[in-house]
Amino acid sequence: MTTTEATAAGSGRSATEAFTQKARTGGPVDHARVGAIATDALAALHEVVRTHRVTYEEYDALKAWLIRVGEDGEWPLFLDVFLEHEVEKVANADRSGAVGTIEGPYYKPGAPESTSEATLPMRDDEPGTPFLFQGTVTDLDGAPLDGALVELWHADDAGYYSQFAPGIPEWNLRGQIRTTADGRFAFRTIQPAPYQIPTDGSTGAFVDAAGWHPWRPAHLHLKVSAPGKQLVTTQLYFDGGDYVADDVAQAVKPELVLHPTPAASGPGNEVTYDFPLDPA
Ligand code: MBD
Ligand code: FE
Repeated sequence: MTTTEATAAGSGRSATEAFTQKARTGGPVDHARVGAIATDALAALHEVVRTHRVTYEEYDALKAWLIRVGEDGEWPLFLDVFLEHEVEKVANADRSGAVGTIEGPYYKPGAPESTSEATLPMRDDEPGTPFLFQGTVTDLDGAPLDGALVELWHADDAGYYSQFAPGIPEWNLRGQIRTTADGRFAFRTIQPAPYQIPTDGSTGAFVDAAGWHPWRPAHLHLKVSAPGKQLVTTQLYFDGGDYVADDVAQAVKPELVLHPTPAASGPGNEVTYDFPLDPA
């Protein structure tokens, strides 16, 4: 396998397979709603054509590119980078506890589970700065939650996700912790690197053609849930890190920026971040 396949054709296509297994679709069609959304979505595109006097050459380039995104298997990647942030804001508008953001294309359920404390699965020589990530899951009044589940997944020091880039052990840098009565969790891991959209696929071609940069800031992905509470899907970023102020996926919020400090014992950094969960 070439390096080219390892990025776009690898990660993009794997994200399509993961999506097909979890898609929240089905149920009866609400024709009035679909008609209203489709009318407005098409009207927005028609307006762009008029405003920019889009040519037949550009129209054909769009068709060719759309065909290629499907062939690459990059629709989950493209949509999660450029559209999910607005869907997420609408979905989470009424929350008052822990702040959410987009899930992205690289979640896998069923990571190895521990109670209270875990070292994420990692290779013997896993590169990266050691990182202790800990906190408490509570209700909105700050009372600790027993039996809450904290799922954590993130890229490695080169920006690759296990199960989406080849050659990485299955559950590398993915794990989940079940809290006990004190609501506490502690993960030992390494700090992830910024993530670059594969430059050799159709999403990368789109970013390049637009003259933008293809980077997301280094981030931790989390899903936190507990009986009787709303699950929150979120990400956490590192203060001062590259692209925190300029995320291509527009998924950074001020509440989600961590301020780690040097670890009190041992090498690397540590940070405490709590998750107050809204009632279900
Ligand atoms: C990622 O790692 C990610 O989190 C998102 C949202 C999109 C692409 C890659
Ligand atoms: Fe990510």
